[in-house]
Amino acid sequence: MDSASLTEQEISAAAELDEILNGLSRSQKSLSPKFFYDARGSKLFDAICELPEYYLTRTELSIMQMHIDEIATLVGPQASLIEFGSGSSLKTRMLLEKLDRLAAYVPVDISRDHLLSAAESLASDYPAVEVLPVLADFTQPFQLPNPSVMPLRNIVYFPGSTIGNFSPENAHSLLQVMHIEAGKDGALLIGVDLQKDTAIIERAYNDAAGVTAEFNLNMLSRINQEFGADFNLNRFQHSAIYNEEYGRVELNLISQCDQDVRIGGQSIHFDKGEALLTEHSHKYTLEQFCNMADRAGFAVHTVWTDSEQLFSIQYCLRV
Ligand code: AVJ
Repeated sequence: MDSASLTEQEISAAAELDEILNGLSRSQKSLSPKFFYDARGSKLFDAICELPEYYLTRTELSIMQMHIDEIATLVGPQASLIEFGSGSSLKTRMLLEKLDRLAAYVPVDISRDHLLSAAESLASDYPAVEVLPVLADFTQPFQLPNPSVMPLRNIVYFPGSTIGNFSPENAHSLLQVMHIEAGKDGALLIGVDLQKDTAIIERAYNDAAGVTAEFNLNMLSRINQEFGADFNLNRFQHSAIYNEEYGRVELNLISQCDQDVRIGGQSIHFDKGEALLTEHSHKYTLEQFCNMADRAGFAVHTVWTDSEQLFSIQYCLRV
């Protein structure tokens, strides 16, 4: 088949298969956490957010509820809210409701379907806000749209401790992109999960109902469906361990036996006990995050946390 006859979708599917094969060919096998989020994976993640052990979502929302008026005061009137990723989440809705005369809401996402459905639902629920979705990979600088009302400043919004999925090095680069997009007088509002007792963290990623295990294993069934692999889900086991030295949760799927998996015309061998890395979820101390923000040109202005210091929302000024 010549490349002229391939659709854009087929090209990106081929690039993703390449990425998957690459990850499976290394001595430390790994798959990107972005492969978690097919339709079923997104549903399972929503279910994770409701789990009693998963403190992140609930705690972030309660911090927002406590301090939304102060956040609105800091942001001021007529800002443009630029969300890295597109959420139709309660937190985003709270901002759309409470921020003073928003010039625009700009969700930025690489998944067209996800982006457009979130943008449509928010545009219809908040008719006073101009919603301007941007289809882009937000790890690279992108062009901002021009709202019909001139924004007084840009507020980059990155909730959910999604920053935790990036290695410290990549998190730093992402903050640099945010610095560019925030522009003059801009600011960053970001949710950051905090380092804490190992037992609390490990419970959040090893829930009693087994939803996180299902979420983790779902990556294999997605790759079976979309990329024609033949992973046997019964032969892999969920593992989530907090690595205190690196301050990160390591999600793996552990091969339960010696086995070979076929994908993209290749055969991938797994030893019994071998780990397939699916996600890192980094946790920061307030000091570590402050230093990282500082190196990317942001000064942490206000930090809000819960009474147990589980989670933080940080308001950072572009310097
Ligand atoms: C969406 C990256 C914030 O790291 O806690 C939840 C993803 N993985 N349970 C996290 C996740 C397993 C989540 N983030």
